[in-house]
Amino acid sequence: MNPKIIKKASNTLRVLSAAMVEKAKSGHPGGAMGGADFINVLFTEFLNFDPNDMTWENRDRFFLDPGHMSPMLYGILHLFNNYSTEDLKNFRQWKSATPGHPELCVERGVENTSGPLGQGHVFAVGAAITEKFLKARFGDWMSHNIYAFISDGGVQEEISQGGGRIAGFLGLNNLIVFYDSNDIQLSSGTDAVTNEDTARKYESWGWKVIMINGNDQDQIRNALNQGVNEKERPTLIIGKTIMGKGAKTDQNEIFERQISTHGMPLSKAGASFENTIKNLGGNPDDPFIVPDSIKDYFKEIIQKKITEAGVKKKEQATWEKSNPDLAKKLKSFYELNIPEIDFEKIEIKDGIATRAASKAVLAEFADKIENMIVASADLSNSDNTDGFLKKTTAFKKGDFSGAFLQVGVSELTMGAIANGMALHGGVIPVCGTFFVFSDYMKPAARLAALMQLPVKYVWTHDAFRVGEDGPTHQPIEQEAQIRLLEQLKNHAGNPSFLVLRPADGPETVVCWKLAVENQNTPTALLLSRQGIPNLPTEAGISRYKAALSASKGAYIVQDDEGIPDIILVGNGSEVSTLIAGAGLLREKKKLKVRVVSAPSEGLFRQQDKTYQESVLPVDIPIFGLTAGLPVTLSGLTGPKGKVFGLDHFGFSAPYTVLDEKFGFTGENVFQQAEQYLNEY
Ligand SMILES: Cc1ncc(C[n+]2csc(CCOP(=O)(O)OP(=O)(O)O)c2C)c(N)n1
Repeated sequence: MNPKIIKKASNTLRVLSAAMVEKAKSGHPGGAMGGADFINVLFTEFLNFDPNDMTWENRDRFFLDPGHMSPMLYGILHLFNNYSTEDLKNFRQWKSATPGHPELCVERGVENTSGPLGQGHVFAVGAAITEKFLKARFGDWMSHNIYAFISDGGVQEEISQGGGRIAGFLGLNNLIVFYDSNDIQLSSGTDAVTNEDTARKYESWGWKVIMINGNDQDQIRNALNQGVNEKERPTLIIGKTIMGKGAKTDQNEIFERQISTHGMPLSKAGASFENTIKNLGGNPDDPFIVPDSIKDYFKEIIQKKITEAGVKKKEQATWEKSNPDLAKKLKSFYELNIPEIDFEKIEIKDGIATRAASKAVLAEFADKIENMIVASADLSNSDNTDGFLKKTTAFKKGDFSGAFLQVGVSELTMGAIANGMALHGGVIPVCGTFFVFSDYMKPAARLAALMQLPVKYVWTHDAFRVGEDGPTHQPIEQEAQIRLLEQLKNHAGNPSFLVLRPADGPETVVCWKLAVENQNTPTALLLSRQGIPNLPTEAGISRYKAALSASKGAYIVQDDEGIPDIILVGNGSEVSTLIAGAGLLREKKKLKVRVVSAPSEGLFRQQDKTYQESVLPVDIPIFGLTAGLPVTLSGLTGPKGKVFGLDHFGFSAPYTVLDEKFGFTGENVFQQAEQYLNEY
């Protein structure tokens, strides 16, 4: 080990970071320049990965939390040949490989999308749980560590409370987090907003905390060694670092620890770019040039990593030979294969709540899907994820043989942990809470959508029919909000989210089938608290078979012969209310009525035009009923349609009273539809 070359490598990272931001004329050089020493020592001396095979499943994982420090990450990955000089020069440009904040790209070494501070390091908690879960099933040979990098912003974000508590509680000794503590944030010093004793906070959660000079390679190495050898606790390394380390002014004076270098090119921040580059040993005329000595150093490191990964891969091959069945299972875990499940055989009593139907499905999954991990934010007996829990055990420190995570009351943490599980790979994360609290999870759900992670959300108590708990617990606008993600395309060009609100027990089973089959985006199930009668079917067809058409997003549940006079559309329990209204329209008005269940408009819009037109023709009056905001259904009813929904918060009362007061009855459907037809 040559301390001089290691120092030079850190300075090269600083030069590259400053140069990328300078060329892009935007970005964040200061933090990256401060964190460079840690990143350098971590990637060269500790992080186990195969530079020739970045997606190797047993690699250590590195999760960056402050995405604004991306130049530091691109810089180190450039030295490992994962990004070209051109890539660095195109930092923040259209369709470049180096977006302003890193976007998931495991092939190049970016393990997570980061930017919204706080989430990145909690992804690491999810990944660390997953490593323990897999090791409990396949053995210690697959051990690997999960590293994360956080900054003042990530520590201040509330989500760090949940991640820190859970990691300490579960004794995640495979988790090593570096806190880049440079005392400076975007608009002020940290002393303007906090006087907490962060070390004691983490210690109280059960972490091992090590305080170091975060720009001193020996101290970094020593702390990382302690973290790797820790047997009981997660490790937090608090590294005091220097913002903008190495920056100089026109007069060649030191320009470090300046708030201005947080978020703008050095030349705009008051430093001299040229003098800084010179000071750090770079070439101001072409700062993207990497010195030959550093290139040679990295050649050696790359070779070493390939050799070390090769040894581990050999160990794996030996294990696979002596454990062929387990090896097959492990492969299938990573492929996220779903075993054969006879969904139709799952016993669903007539008239149960859709959350109860989900409970029965989850009980089946507990028996069949061995790599499913279900979590709940202290609501398992209400969101009915306890159907799964009853057949397994919750994770405990030292015992990851079960498959349930009791997250406690921390929904955003749960969402980020689920993302981390999916990012790690090998498991299928599911998380449950009340639908109204999806608001607390939205930032994590959004990143799941952006990263195309197949996380499943069980969001129960899906409407004002929560009843007596009142408006704080009654979702109204939430369905419209989450369905916006069905309209938003991911970078693969597909709807970024699948939202399913099933209309009865059998349709819930079908929706769960769709959810586990969907590996390309997150899926949410919106489920009722109250019982719902099973929808009618044509003679001789089981309700399950009929509900299989839910895979088209919307389908005809009930239809009269000939062209309908009116189509009634809705989802969830409103469909059975529409069935009641349809009966009255036939009886009192002799109308031909069609009733459509539309569990997912997003899915429906992916069907061919002929199918869409066959279910909801444009030239027939369409009436929608929703327990949410009317806009929830307006896409389906079209410009000439009418939606009856709620445009106000709910109230505390028994839900049957609310149904009457708010007009969610067959009788009111009849009246509203009649009035609509008169005005049509
Ligand atoms: C959730 C969230 N809120 C706000 C921001 C905007 N933001 C980016 S960096 C930053 C300050 C972070 O300071 P620190 O973490 O100390 O980074 P450093 O200044 O050391 O680079 C803020 C507020 C963000 N990215 N994410």
